[in-house]
Amino acid sequence: MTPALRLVLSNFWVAVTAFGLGSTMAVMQALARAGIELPFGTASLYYLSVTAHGVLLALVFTTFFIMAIGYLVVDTTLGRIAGQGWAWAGFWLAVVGTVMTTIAILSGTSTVLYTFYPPLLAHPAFYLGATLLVVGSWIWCGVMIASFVAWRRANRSARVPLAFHGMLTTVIIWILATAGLAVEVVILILPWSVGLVERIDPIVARTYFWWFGHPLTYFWLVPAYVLWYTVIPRVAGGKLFSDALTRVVFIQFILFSTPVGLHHQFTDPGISSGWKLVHTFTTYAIMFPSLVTAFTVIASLELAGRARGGTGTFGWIGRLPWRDPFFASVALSMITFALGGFGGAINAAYAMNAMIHNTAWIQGHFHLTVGTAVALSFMGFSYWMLPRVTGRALVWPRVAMVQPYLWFVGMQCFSIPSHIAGLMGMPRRVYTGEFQGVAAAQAWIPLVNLSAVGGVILFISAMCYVGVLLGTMLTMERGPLAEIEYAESIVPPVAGPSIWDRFGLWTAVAVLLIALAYAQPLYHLHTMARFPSRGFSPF
Ligand code: HAS
Ligand code: CU
Repeated sequence: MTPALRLVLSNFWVAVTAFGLGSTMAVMQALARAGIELPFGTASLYYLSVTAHGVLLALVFTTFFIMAIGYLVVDTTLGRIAGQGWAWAGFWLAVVGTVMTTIAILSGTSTVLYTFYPPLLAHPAFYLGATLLVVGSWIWCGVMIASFVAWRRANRSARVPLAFHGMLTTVIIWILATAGLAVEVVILILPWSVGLVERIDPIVARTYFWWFGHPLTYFWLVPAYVLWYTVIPRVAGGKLFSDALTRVVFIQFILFSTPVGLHHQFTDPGISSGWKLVHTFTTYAIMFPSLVTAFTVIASLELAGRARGGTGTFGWIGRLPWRDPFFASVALSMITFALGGFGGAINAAYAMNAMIHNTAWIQGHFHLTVGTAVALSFMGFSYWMLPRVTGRALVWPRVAMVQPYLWFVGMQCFSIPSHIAGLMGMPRRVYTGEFQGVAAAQAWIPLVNLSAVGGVILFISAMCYVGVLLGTMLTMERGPLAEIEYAESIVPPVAGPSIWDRFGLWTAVAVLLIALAYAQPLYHLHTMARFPSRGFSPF
């Protein structure tokens, strides 16, 4: 195995391990909430588990998986990962950070959920570990950029390969996003958590958190889009509808991912409704590239279905390779994301947000988006990638074939009832659906029970996924490596770099947009009457 592929696989296996642990936590939570007697039925263990679940899945699984995709894409499109020593240093730093944070959570000293809002206070090791994970990912960003610079020097007049274009977009989104996180954690939280400062301002901290927290969701989504655009059309037997349009989509994510964070703070005081409205407009702007994606990727699939002999208005759909686990994962992710994106449009509207904010609707929303559109695409990609980078065929192809469907069914059973319960007023992040028998809660109990059934189906699906990967590594013989190839575009890309390949320019525009969207609200928050708080650890 080449050193580059070893790097890919190391990141990949950390991601899969985090996924296995996080999924196990999840099924316990779903059952506990439905009132089934488990040791997890205490508040302290329940919230410990939710914290571990959120951190391990939303932050650790995604980050390591995305780093793996990034290295694979560099290796297969640019030809060389520059500074592999650095890449390993970043990997180990991120692993050490992850272990620190996980131990801090499991020890019961850091039950602060994945959003770690102050004044909830965790053990300093929780924040330090998270910082090391992020610093490790910054080194990954540095290696990705250095590889690009080296490639550009040798290929002055070439177009940026499309898959790498998307991954460089991911890198830039991540750097812009984590700037806000760095301010929150390094300047505000760390000194407070070690006791150097007694009080912290929750609203200021939350505002920096959501500077980071929204683009975080596109840091997850754009790599999934890279797979949808640059790999899936080929897997389906067709071509990409438009290379140029794909580049425009990626650049729009650089521009609009960050200046939207206040849509998580519509109900927070201290921020004027005018600025909330500005962030509503930019949020609707960031829906646009996803709508273009719906159009472009479906057009690519239609071409594939017709190339496979499909006719009529919908006849092409049945001709698509629904038995291929990677294709099925992405197609089911897309169907799910159509629902999740629709919910997002509701969240983003100031008035409708008041109806669903902090209710079970939100957990429904993000399990459709990050929990399916992203996670299921990554699972499907694993089935495609592992044989190609190890030379081992999948051990139980039928299990791999069924797994995405199980995930899809389980997730609809979990998320749709969560949306409805949220509309009925059920709060998010509660450890029992019954509320100690409060009458109003009776109405949503059947929905909570249905989501528990969804949780069990999801768990079975997750274990099938981990089982197929482990079984493949442990029992299958190595064979020759198959080529990793990307989809071609129907219209070949114009020769030479275009305006959409000018990453420096677009990053500068993005920085300007962030300054416009955040300078005044932050200035106001820092200068108005402040109400800082001591830290609290409920358990
Ligand atoms: Fe969201 C809250 C708004 C997308 C994740 N979001 C969250 C939270 C998470 C999250 C984790 O405005 C909770 C945070 C917390 O813990 O408090 N979200 C949006 C909007 C979009 C959106 C406007 N979210 C995502 C994505 C996520 C994600 C992507 C993760 C990856 N979200 C919000 C808002 C809140 C929020 C508010 C705060 C709520 C509150 O009050 O707390 C948009 O980007 C969505 C655009 C998507 C589309 C869909 C395009 C459809 C496609 C597929 C089409 C395929 C079809 C069928 C039709 C417009 C691309 C295919 C057919 C075949 C044959 C295959
Ligand atoms: Cu958001």
